[in-house]
Amino acid sequence: MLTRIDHIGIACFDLDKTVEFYRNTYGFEVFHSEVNEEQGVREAMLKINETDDGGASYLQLLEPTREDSTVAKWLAKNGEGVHHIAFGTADVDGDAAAIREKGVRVLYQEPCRGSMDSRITFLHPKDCHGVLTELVTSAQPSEHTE
Ligand code: CMX
Ligand code: CO
Repeated sequence: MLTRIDHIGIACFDLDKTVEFYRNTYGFEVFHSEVNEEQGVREAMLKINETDDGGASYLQLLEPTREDSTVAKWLAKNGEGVHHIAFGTADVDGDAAAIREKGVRVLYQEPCRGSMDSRITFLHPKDCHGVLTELVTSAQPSEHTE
Protein backbone atom coordinates (compact mmCIF):
# COMPACT_ATOMS: atom_id res chain seq x y z
CA MET A 1 0.00 0.00 0.00
CA LEU A 2 1.31 3.44 -0.92
CA THR A 3 1.09 5.52 2.25
CA ARG A 4 2.88 8.80 1.67
CA ILE A 5 4.59 11.12 -0.78
CA ASP A 6 8.15 9.96 -0.11
CA HIS A 7 9.73 12.66 -2.24
CA ILE A 8 9.51 14.93 -5.22
CA GLY A 9 12.56 14.66 -7.49
CA ILE A 10 13.77 17.99 -8.91
CA ALA A 11 16.45 18.09 -11.59
CA CYS A 12 18.94 20.95 -11.48
CA PHE A 13 22.15 22.01 -13.21
CA ASP A 14 23.97 23.08 -10.04
CA LEU A 15 23.16 21.20 -6.85
CA ASP A 16 24.98 23.58 -4.50
CA LYS A 17 23.20 26.65 -5.89
CA THR A 18 19.84 24.89 -5.78
CA VAL A 19 20.38 23.76 -2.18
CA GLU A 20 21.23 27.37 -1.35
CA PHE A 21 17.98 28.55 -2.97
CA TYR A 22 15.91 26.14 -0.83
CA ARG A 23 17.81 27.15 2.31
CA ASN A 24 17.55 30.91 1.71
CA THR A 25 13.98 30.93 0.46
CA TYR A 26 12.29 28.38 2.73
CA GLY A 27 14.80 27.49 5.45
CA PHE A 28 15.00 23.83 4.37
CA GLU A 29 18.26 22.11 5.33
CA VAL A 30 20.03 19.16 3.74
CA PHE A 31 19.12 16.04 5.71
CA HIS A 32 21.32 13.72 3.64
CA SER A 33 23.43 13.88 0.48
CA GLU A 34 25.10 11.23 -1.63
CA VAL A 35 26.29 10.26 -5.09
CA ASN A 36 24.39 7.38 -6.68
CA GLU A 37 26.62 6.27 -9.57
CA GLU A 38 24.15 3.65 -10.74
CA GLN A 39 21.53 6.38 -11.29
CA GLY A 40 24.15 8.92 -12.43
CA VAL A 41 23.17 11.57 -9.88
CA ARG A 42 24.54 13.66 -7.06
CA GLU A 43 21.63 14.34 -4.77
CA ALA A 44 20.50 16.18 -1.67
CA MET A 45 17.48 15.13 0.38
CA LEU A 46 15.68 17.95 2.22
CA LYS A 47 13.29 16.59 4.84
CA ILE A 48 10.00 18.48 4.78
CA ASN A 49 7.97 16.54 7.34
CA GLU A 50 7.62 13.18 9.04
CA THR A 51 4.58 11.10 8.17
CA ASP A 52 2.19 9.00 10.26
CA ASP A 53 3.42 5.73 8.69
CA GLY A 54 6.80 6.23 10.39
CA GLY A 55 8.44 7.62 7.23
CA ALA A 56 8.98 11.14 5.96
CA SER A 57 8.53 13.35 2.92
CA TYR A 58 11.51 14.94 1.20
CA LEU A 59 12.52 17.04 -1.73
CA GLN A 60 15.21 15.20 -3.71
CA LEU A 61 17.44 17.64 -5.60
CA LEU A 62 19.29 15.89 -8.43
CA GLU A 63 22.33 16.96 -10.42
CA PRO A 64 23.66 14.62 -13.13
CA THR A 65 27.12 13.15 -12.66
CA ARG A 66 27.55 12.10 -16.28
CA GLU A 67 26.33 13.12 -19.73
CA ASP A 68 24.64 9.80 -20.50
CA SER A 69 22.53 9.72 -17.30
CA THR A 70 18.74 9.88 -17.48
CA VAL A 71 18.73 13.18 -15.56
CA ALA A 72 21.33 14.79 -17.89
CA LYS A 73 19.25 13.75 -20.88
CA TRP A 74 16.07 15.08 -19.29
CA LEU A 75 17.71 18.43 -18.34
CA ALA A 76 19.04 18.90 -21.88
CA LYS A 77 15.53 18.48 -23.23
CA ASN A 78 13.45 20.26 -20.57
CA GLY A 79 15.70 22.47 -18.47
CA GLU A 80 15.38 22.46 -14.69
CA GLY A 81 12.17 21.36 -12.98
CA VAL A 82 10.15 18.56 -11.42
CA HIS A 83 11.50 15.27 -12.76
CA HIS A 84 9.51 12.63 -10.84
CA ILE A 85 7.33 11.92 -7.84
CA ALA A 86 7.89 9.05 -5.42
CA PHE A 87 5.33 7.24 -3.29
CA GLY A 88 6.41 5.46 -0.10
CA THR A 89 5.36 1.93 0.75
CA ALA A 90 6.40 -0.73 3.27
CA ASP A 91 6.44 -3.28 0.40
CA VAL A 92 7.90 -2.01 -2.88
CA ASP A 93 8.14 -5.57 -4.27
CA GLY A 94 4.47 -6.36 -3.63
CA ASP A 95 3.18 -2.99 -4.81
CA ALA A 96 5.34 -3.03 -7.97
CA ALA A 97 4.10 -6.54 -8.81
CA ALA A 98 0.46 -5.52 -8.29
CA ILE A 99 0.88 -2.41 -10.42
CA ARG A 100 2.63 -4.41 -13.18
CA GLU A 101 -0.41 -6.74 -13.20
CA LYS A 102 -2.54 -3.70 -14.09
CA GLY A 103 -0.52 -3.24 -17.27
CA VAL A 104 1.72 -0.37 -16.13
CA ARG A 105 5.36 -0.80 -17.15
CA VAL A 106 7.62 -1.22 -14.11
CA LEU A 107 11.10 -0.28 -15.30
CA TYR A 108 13.18 -2.67 -13.18
CA GLN A 109 12.75 -6.42 -12.78
CA GLU A 110 13.88 -6.07 -9.16
CA PRO A 111 13.96 -2.87 -7.07
CA CYS A 112 17.42 -1.34 -6.81
CA ARG A 113 19.21 0.87 -4.31
CA GLY A 114 17.94 4.43 -3.82
CA SER A 115 18.73 7.27 -1.39
CA MET A 116 19.69 6.30 2.13
CA ASP A 117 19.74 2.58 1.30
CA SER A 118 16.08 2.57 0.31
CA ARG A 119 14.80 0.13 -2.33
CA ILE A 120 13.26 1.79 -5.37
CA THR A 121 11.66 1.13 -8.71
CA PHE A 122 10.06 3.32 -11.39
CA LEU A 123 6.87 3.27 -13.46
CA HIS A 124 7.05 4.44 -17.05
CA PRO A 125 5.77 8.05 -17.39
CA LYS A 126 3.92 7.18 -20.60
CA ASP A 127 1.78 4.73 -18.59
CA CYS A 128 1.19 7.28 -15.79
CA HIS A 129 -0.31 10.26 -17.62
CA GLY A 130 3.08 11.87 -18.15
CA VAL A 131 4.45 11.50 -14.62
CA LEU A 132 7.63 9.48 -13.99
CA THR A 133 6.62 7.69 -10.78
CA GLU A 134 8.96 6.04 -8.28
CA LEU A 135 8.03 3.58 -5.53
CA VAL A 136 10.21 3.56 -2.40
CA THR A 137 10.65 1.38 0.64
CA SER A 138 12.87 3.14 3.18
CA ALA A 139 15.61 1.25 4.95
CA GLN A 140 14.96 0.53 8.62
CA PRO A 141 16.87 3.12 10.66
CA SER A 142 19.24 0.34 11.84
CA GLU A 143 20.07 -0.61 8.22
CA HIS A 144 20.95 2.91 7.19
CA THR A 145 24.58 3.84 7.65
CA GLU A 146 25.66 7.39 6.78
N1 CMX B 1 8.75 12.75 -16.75
C1 CMX B 1 7.79 12.67 -17.72
N2 CMX B 1 8.01 12.19 -18.97
C2 CMX B 1 9.27 11.79 -19.24
C3 CMX B 1 10.32 11.83 -18.30
C4 CMX B 1 10.02 12.35 -17.02
N3 CMX B 1 10.96 12.45 -16.06
N4 CMX B 1 11.44 11.35 -18.86
C5 CMX B 1 11.12 11.03 -20.12
N5 CMX B 1 9.82 11.29 -20.35
C6 CMX B 1 9.09 11.11 -21.62
C7 CMX B 1 9.77 11.91 -22.72
O1 CMX B 1 9.27 13.24 -22.77
C8 CMX B 1 9.45 11.11 -23.96
O2 CMX B 1 8.16 11.45 -24.40
P1 CMX B 1 7.88 11.74 -25.97
O3 CMX B 1 8.20 10.42 -26.65
O4 CMX B 1 6.44 12.09 -25.99
O5 CMX B 1 8.83 12.84 -26.34
C9 CMX B 1 9.43 9.67 -23.46
O6 CMX B 1 9.21 9.75 -22.03
C10 CMX B 1 10.76 8.96 -23.70
O7 CMX B 1 11.76 9.80 -23.18
P2 CMX B 1 13.29 9.79 -23.56
O8 CMX B 1 13.79 11.19 -23.42
O9 CMX B 1 13.53 9.07 -24.86
O10 CMX B 1 13.91 9.00 -22.36
P3 CMX B 1 14.13 7.44 -22.17
O11 CMX B 1 13.01 6.65 -22.75
O12 CMX B 1 15.52 7.13 -22.53
O13 CMX B 1 14.04 7.41 -20.56
C11 CMX B 1 12.84 6.74 -18.66
C12 CMX B 1 12.84 7.64 -19.89
C13 CMX B 1 11.61 7.07 -17.83
C14 CMX B 1 12.80 5.27 -19.10
C15 CMX B 1 14.15 7.03 -17.85
O14 CMX B 1 14.16 8.38 -17.46
C16 CMX B 1 14.33 6.18 -16.62
O15 CMX B 1 14.75 5.02 -16.70
N6 CMX B 1 14.02 6.73 -15.42
C17 CMX B 1 14.17 6.00 -14.18
C18 CMX B 1 15.49 6.28 -13.48
C19 CMX B 1 15.65 7.72 -13.09
O16 CMX B 1 14.89 8.60 -13.45
N7 CMX B 1 16.73 7.97 -12.27
C20 CMX B 1 17.05 9.28 -11.77
C21 CMX B 1 16.43 9.53 -10.40
C22 CMX B 1 17.05 8.67 -9.32
C23 CMX B 1 16.32 8.70 -8.00
O17 CMX B 1 15.20 9.17 -7.90
O18 CMX B 1 16.92 8.23 -6.99
CO1 CO C 1 13.69 9.78 -6.57
